[in-house]
Parts: sequence; structure tokens; C-alpha cells
Amino acid sequence: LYFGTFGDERETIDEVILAPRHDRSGALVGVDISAHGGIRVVERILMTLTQRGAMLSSPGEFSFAESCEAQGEWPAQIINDAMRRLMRTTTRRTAMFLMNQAEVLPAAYSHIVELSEAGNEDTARAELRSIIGRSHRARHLIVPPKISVIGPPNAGKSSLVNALAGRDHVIVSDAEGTTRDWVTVPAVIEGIELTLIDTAGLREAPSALEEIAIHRGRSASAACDLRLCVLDRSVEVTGNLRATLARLDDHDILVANKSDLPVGDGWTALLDKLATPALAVSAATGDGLDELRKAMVGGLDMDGFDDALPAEFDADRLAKLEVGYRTNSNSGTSLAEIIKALCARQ
Ligand SMILES: Nc1nc2c(ncn2[C@@H]2O[C@H](COP(=O)(O)OP(=O)(O)OP(=O)(O)O)[C@@H](O)[C@H]2O)c(=O)[nH]1
Ligand SMILES: [Mg+2]
Repeated sequence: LYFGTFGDERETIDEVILAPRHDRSGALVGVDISAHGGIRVVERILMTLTQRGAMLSSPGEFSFAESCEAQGEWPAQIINDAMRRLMRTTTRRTAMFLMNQAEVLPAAYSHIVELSEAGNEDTARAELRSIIGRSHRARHLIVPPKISVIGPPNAGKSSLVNALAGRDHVIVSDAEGTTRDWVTVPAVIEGIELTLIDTAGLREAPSALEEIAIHRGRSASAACDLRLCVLDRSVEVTGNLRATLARLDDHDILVANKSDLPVGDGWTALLDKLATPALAVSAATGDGLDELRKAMVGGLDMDGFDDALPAEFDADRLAKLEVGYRTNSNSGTSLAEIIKALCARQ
């Protein structure tokens, strides 16, 4: 790093720090300039530089791929893409995942190409299949999964959302119908960035306004990756509760909230009858939340996911891989050709 002043013959524009960037062979490929700033100051610096023949790079564009290609590394496009995404990641886990992929994914593709070119098409297909399988799970590290929180009024949905997010995002009160529309709240669980969707309580015979909110909550939760159904374990089991349970499907996680309070009438019999076990938690004390987080990770199929094994992180390339995988045996195009086309520079 170099510290100094930036300016021309006439005047000093700002104090700056320069960070030269080198490629793997040690050649200078660019310079980062950090100034004290102010938009005008940065504009002046950039204008002075471009007038003297410098070229501006767009974010992430730093000719990484070219330097890899120059080293004979293949396929550089994927490394470049991983680096570009790295700059926009918000969790450490996704950043580590992308760093890993920049290394293992090109190697895995190269290996498949080698196998395919040597005539081992079956082994090549098997390797590609496992990459495709892992890639679908890996999507959760790239696109935050949506998890909706549903259940009867006053069950503690908003309290649970706040507890999982680690912050008081949504209003909590003992009046039923506190949440009138769905609210999205960001959270991170086991390094996975999530969007929690707090919905309006599912109540029988609600007012017209609530009806709209409940309906909107239902549509929001229909398009989600996972649902948590929150019930208040401290109140007596009623018809409304049974109706809520009847609407659930196998993938939903049942949460019996308020475990800090005495259990209400009818619960023991009800829980015995349920196919999926309900997790006892207390949004108020935090009891059972670790188990719930584990269940959520499992529900997203991210249990034991190994971030260091090759997985395609780009949706477009994944879609092309799947088509290639499905059609390759009868189209006469080898996997080597399919993968080479996929990694060609756009
Ligand atoms: N003792 C106890 N009280 C809780 C717990 N979770 C929530 N509550 C209380 O239950 C009441 C309702 O909580 P909310 O989080 O607003 O419930 P909700 O399901 O979002 O309610 P609506 O938005 O009205 O559908 C509040 O008074 C909370 O303080 C818990 O684990 N234990
Ligand atoms: Mg609420």
C-alpha cells in the first residue's frame, strides 16, 4: 500500500492510498485508489486518470479470468464469476462457499471433460449427476430461502420471528390480530441467510380487513421454501387449532410455543395423534430455539451440506447442465462438449 497525495501540476486533489493489483505471474494488472472522498473528489480523480489514458474497471471485472487463461487455467469464467459474486455476499459462509467453488468447481468440470474425452462417459455422467444434486441444495446459499411463519392469532409468531432474527423487528402484543399484513424479516441461521415471513394469524370469521391480510399471508406462504406453524401450547386445544393442523402438509415444521407456561388442556392427546412431532419452544426465554434452527436447516435439506464439494452456483449454468445431462446420451453430444460450451466466455 502506498500513501501520498493525488493531483496534477496545478493542484492537489486529495490524499490517497494506492493498492497495486498483480496477477499470479506478478504482472501489474490494476490499481485500487482510495481517497477521503466526496463524490466530486472521486470524479476529479477518475477524470484526471482517464484523460491520461487509464481505463476504469467495473466492480469485479478485474481481469481475473484473463490472468487465469494466461496461466492455462480452465475454465476461468467460473472463477471470475465466483469472485464477482463474492463482493456482494452478506454472510461469511456464502463467501467461503464461493471461495471454495472458485477452486473446486473448475477442477471438477475439467475432470469430467477428461473422463468424457477418454471415453469414460458413464463415470463422467455419474460425477456430473452428483454436482447437479448438490447444486440444488447450494442454491440456498446464493438465494435466501423464504420461510413463512403461520398459525393462529396470538400464538407468538411475531415473537418467534424476532427471536430467530435476534432483533425486535415486528410488533408483538397480547391483542389478537396484531400482525395485519405479512412482514419480511432477514435472519441468518447456520450461516444461511433467510427471509422470514411473519403473517397475520389464521383466524376463523375475521373482519374484512383481516380477511385480506390472512389471504395475502396465505399467498406469501404458498411461494416459500419452508413453513413454520406456530401454536400456543399454553391454551386449551380448540376446534380452530385442529382446523389449522388439518391444513398443514408434511414439510411444515410444527412449533409448540410458550413452553415456559403450563401446558393447556388437550395437548398431550393431540400431540400423540400428530404424524410430525411438534417442537416445544419458548420465544420468550429462547428454550428450544437451537433445536428449531436445526430442524429448519434440515427442512431446507442443508443438513450436513459440505460447502467444499463442487456445486454449481449459477442458476443459468445449472439449467444448461441439467438439459445437457438429460439429452447427452441420445443427442450424440459428449459431456466434454456440453461442459466446454457452458464454460466458454460469454
Ligand atoms: N409466556 C410466553 N409468552 C409469549 C411467548 N411468545 C409470545 N408470547 C406472548 O404472546 C402474545 C402474542 O405474541 P405475538 O408474537 O404478538 O403473537 P402473534 O402470533 O404474532 O399474534 P398476531 O400477530 O396477533 O397473530 C404476546 O403478549 C407475547 O409477549 C412465549 O414463548 N412465552
Ligand atoms: Mg404477529
